[in-house]
Order: sequence, then structure tokens, then C-alpha cells
Amino acid sequence: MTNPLENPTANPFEIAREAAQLIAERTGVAKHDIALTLGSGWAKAADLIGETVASINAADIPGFSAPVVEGHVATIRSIALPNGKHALVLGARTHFYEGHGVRRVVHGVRTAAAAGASTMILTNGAGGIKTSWKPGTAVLISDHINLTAASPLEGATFIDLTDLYSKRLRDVARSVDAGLDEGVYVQFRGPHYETPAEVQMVKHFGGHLVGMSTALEAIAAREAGMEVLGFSLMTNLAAGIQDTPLSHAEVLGAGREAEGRISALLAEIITKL
Ligand code: 8IG
Repeated sequence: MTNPLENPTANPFEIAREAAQLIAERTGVAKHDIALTLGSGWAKAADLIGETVASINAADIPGFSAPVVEGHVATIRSIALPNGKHALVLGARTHFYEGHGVRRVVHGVRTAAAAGASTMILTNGAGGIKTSWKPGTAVLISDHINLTAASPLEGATFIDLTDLYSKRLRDVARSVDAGLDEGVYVQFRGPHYETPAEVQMVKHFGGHLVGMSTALEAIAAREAGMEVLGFSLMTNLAAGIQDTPLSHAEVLGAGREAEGRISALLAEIITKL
């Protein structure tokens, strides 16, 4: 099945509106307040934050497609939160390295905005550069460096990215866990991990986490007027910081180990939003 976003003359915001309308119909929830993208290690949060109202196969919604990475699920879930709000959990992240273009990468965020969400919570698994962080550490994203050489914005769309990762929301997160550290997330294109030299470059220009998602999505969320909260689960030390090779199995293992703890933390933060 071809994805409507592959048509270069299609309007991606129009497709996001269609997707949001179908989600509203299928879930029976007219407006969602908060949206979450749950990356490696964060999936359990969906079970903890509230009552699942509906679970939809993402591939049935315009513009979405099945995920390619093991450990990712291709469902869109509507969850009723204890405070009466509704959360939309996007379990079908499309990564830039898949090569389908930036429109596909940010479609979930645009759909969430069209569904009414004013808060976007972006989570991921990432490599860490600070040696004080051990695998399994959850880190607040304070800012990003976008090394993809791409942008979700098209044309002369000049968007301010000061305070992109909302200071207000980071403070809310720290009111739940005062020990939460924060760092600058650096998005590489991937899918290869970095060389040790690239990791040293990142370290010198002020990055603390390396990954393959989130920055492009955060930009699209800001364009849509959403407030962004970002979290990385550090699953591994970045290449050359740890002296052993990186493996996807190691990443998945650290995610499984940390999953219960960080998902409970995220669920508690959501009650305060
Ligand atoms: I999980 O070390 C995870 N994702 N680029 N580098 C990059 N992405 C990652 C890493 C990492 N760990």
C-alpha cells in the first residue's frame, strides 16, 4: 500500500487532519490532550498511565506505516488518564534512517497536534557521553543538536527553537524525581552508530546523548505550537566512551531492565501535567 505522504504534492497537514479525524472516530475520543511517542525502553508506560480506551493498528491510519525495529509496536492507543484528560500513545515511530523522508518521520507529531494535543512527550533510547550516567539512566532532554541536515519545515518557515524542551515541563518532571539529570540530545541520521571520533566531536561541542530520533519530531511539535517534554533512556555508553562494541542486543537488554522503573516515573510525571 502506498503512503499518501509519498505524494510530493500532498499537503502533510491535511493528511494529519484526516488521520486525527479517523483516530477520533475509532477511539470515540473527540480531543486528546497529551501525546506520547514511546521509544526503546519506554513502552510499558502506556500500561501505567491510565485506562486504555482503544488500540488501533497504526497501519490503518492515513500516513502511518508498520515499524521496522524490533521492540517497537505499531499501535496507536487512546488512554483515559485519572485526571480526566486523554493521552494518545503513538507506538509507530518512523525513523529518518528508514529513508521515507521527513514528512513520514513527523507525521505522528502532526497527527497528535491535529487531534488536539498541546503537550508532546518524546522518549527514546540513546547512547550516553557523560560517564557519570550508567546504562538504565533516564535523562531529561534540555536541548538538541540536529545533525541530520534535514528539517521538517518546508519553505520559509522560520520557527523559534528557544526553550524547545520546555523548562516548565522539565521542572514538573524534577518535582517528581529531583535526581533527574538533563542533557543535550544529538540526533544523527543513523542507522549506523557513531564512530568514537564522532562521539568526541559531539562531546566537544556540548552534546551529552546520541540517538537517531526526536530532534526532527521536536521541531515539528514546536511548529504545531505544542509544548515538548523529552526523555532519553541511556541504554549504552556512546562508542569509544565504552571500550566494547555497541550491540542492538545490549540496547534491548538495558531497555528491558530499566523499563518498569522509568515507565513508572513517566506515568507519575504525567499525573502532574
Ligand atoms: I538505544 O549510541 C541507542 N540509540 N546514534 N548512538 C545512536 N543511537 C543510539 C545509540 C547510540 N544508542
